[in-house]
Amino acid sequence: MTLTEILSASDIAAALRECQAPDSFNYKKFFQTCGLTKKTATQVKEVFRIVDNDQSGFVEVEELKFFLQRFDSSARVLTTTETRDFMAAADHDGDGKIGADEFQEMVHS
Ligand SMILES: [Ca+2]
Repeated sequence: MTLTEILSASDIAAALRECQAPDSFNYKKFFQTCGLTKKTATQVKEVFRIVDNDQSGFVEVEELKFFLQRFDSSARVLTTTETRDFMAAADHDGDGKIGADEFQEMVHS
Protein backbone atom coordinates (compact mmCIF):
# COMPACT_ATOMS: atom_id res chain seq x y z
CA MET A 1 0.00 0.00 0.00
CA THR A 2 1.30 3.41 -0.94
CA LEU A 3 -0.19 6.79 -0.13
CA THR A 4 -1.20 7.54 -3.70
CA GLU A 5 -3.40 4.44 -3.71
CA ILE A 6 -5.45 6.21 -1.03
CA LEU A 7 -4.96 9.92 -1.73
CA SER A 8 -4.56 11.76 -5.02
CA ALA A 9 -1.07 13.03 -5.85
CA SER A 10 -2.44 16.49 -6.66
CA ASP A 11 -4.26 16.74 -3.31
CA ILE A 12 -1.07 15.71 -1.51
CA ALA A 13 0.91 18.34 -3.44
CA ALA A 14 -1.66 21.01 -2.56
CA ALA A 15 -1.57 20.08 1.13
CA LEU A 16 2.25 20.24 1.17
CA ARG A 17 2.25 23.64 -0.57
CA GLU A 18 0.06 25.08 2.19
CA CYS A 19 2.64 24.26 4.85
CA GLN A 20 5.91 24.95 3.05
CA ALA A 21 6.93 27.69 5.48
CA PRO A 22 8.32 26.50 8.84
CA ASP A 23 5.72 26.66 11.64
CA SER A 24 2.83 26.96 9.16
CA PHE A 25 1.75 23.32 9.52
CA ASN A 26 -1.87 22.97 10.64
CA TYR A 27 -2.86 19.32 10.92
CA LYS A 28 -6.59 19.98 10.44
CA LYS A 29 -6.01 21.96 7.28
CA PHE A 30 -3.50 19.39 6.05
CA PHE A 31 -5.85 16.42 6.57
CA GLN A 32 -8.62 18.34 4.81
CA THR A 33 -6.58 19.48 1.81
CA CYS A 34 -4.94 16.09 1.21
CA GLY A 35 -8.40 14.48 1.25
CA LEU A 36 -7.82 12.28 4.29
CA THR A 37 -10.86 13.57 6.22
CA LYS A 38 -13.13 12.11 3.51
CA LYS A 39 -11.58 8.64 3.74
CA THR A 40 -12.93 5.71 5.75
CA ALA A 41 -11.55 4.70 9.15
CA THR A 42 -9.86 1.71 7.47
CA GLN A 43 -8.16 3.91 4.88
CA VAL A 44 -7.03 6.38 7.54
CA LYS A 45 -5.47 3.49 9.47
CA GLU A 46 -3.66 2.40 6.30
CA VAL A 47 -2.17 5.90 6.09
CA PHE A 48 -1.22 5.57 9.76
CA ARG A 49 0.71 2.40 8.99
CA ILE A 50 2.72 4.31 6.37
CA VAL A 51 3.48 7.14 8.82
CA ASP A 52 4.53 4.47 11.37
CA ASN A 53 7.76 4.02 9.46
CA ASP A 54 9.32 1.44 11.79
CA GLN A 55 6.05 -0.55 12.04
CA SER A 56 6.05 -0.37 15.85
CA GLY A 57 2.27 0.16 15.95
CA PHE A 58 2.75 3.71 17.19
CA VAL A 59 3.91 7.00 15.74
CA GLU A 60 6.57 8.35 18.10
CA VAL A 61 7.94 11.92 18.21
CA GLU A 62 10.94 10.92 16.08
CA GLU A 63 8.61 9.63 13.35
CA LEU A 64 6.15 12.47 13.66
CA LYS A 65 8.94 14.94 12.80
CA PHE A 66 9.16 13.29 9.38
CA PHE A 67 5.39 13.18 8.87
CA LEU A 68 5.44 15.38 5.73
CA GLN A 69 8.25 13.33 4.19
CA ARG A 70 6.04 10.23 4.22
CA PHE A 71 3.83 12.17 1.79
CA ASP A 72 6.73 13.44 -0.32
CA SER A 73 10.37 12.61 0.34
CA SER A 74 11.40 16.16 -0.64
CA ALA A 75 9.10 17.79 1.95
CA ARG A 76 10.56 19.52 5.01
CA VAL A 77 10.71 18.11 8.54
CA LEU A 78 8.28 19.54 11.09
CA THR A 79 9.69 22.07 13.55
CA THR A 80 9.93 21.19 17.24
CA THR A 81 6.87 23.33 17.96
CA GLU A 82 4.82 21.77 15.16
CA THR A 83 5.78 18.26 16.24
CA ARG A 84 4.91 19.00 19.89
CA ASP A 85 1.52 20.55 19.03
CA PHE A 86 0.68 17.74 16.61
CA MET A 87 1.54 15.11 19.22
CA ALA A 88 -0.46 16.91 21.91
CA ALA A 89 -3.51 17.06 19.64
CA ALA A 90 -3.44 13.32 18.93
CA ASP A 91 -2.10 11.74 22.11
CA HIS A 92 -5.29 11.42 24.16
CA ASP A 93 -4.00 8.83 26.62
CA GLY A 94 -0.78 10.78 27.23
CA ASP A 95 1.68 7.96 26.54
CA GLY A 96 3.84 10.18 24.31
CA LYS A 97 3.04 8.36 21.08
CA ILE A 98 0.13 8.10 18.66
CA GLY A 99 -1.81 4.86 18.18
CA ALA A 100 -3.87 3.99 15.09
CA ASP A 101 -7.16 4.74 16.85
CA GLU A 102 -5.88 8.08 18.13
CA PHE A 103 -4.72 9.00 14.64
CA GLN A 104 -8.04 8.04 13.07
CA GLU A 105 -9.98 9.99 15.74
CA MET A 106 -7.85 13.07 15.13
CA VAL A 107 -8.40 12.92 11.37
CA HIS A 108 -12.16 12.54 11.73
CA SER A 109 -12.67 14.99 14.63
CA1 LIG B 1 6.63 3.79 15.19
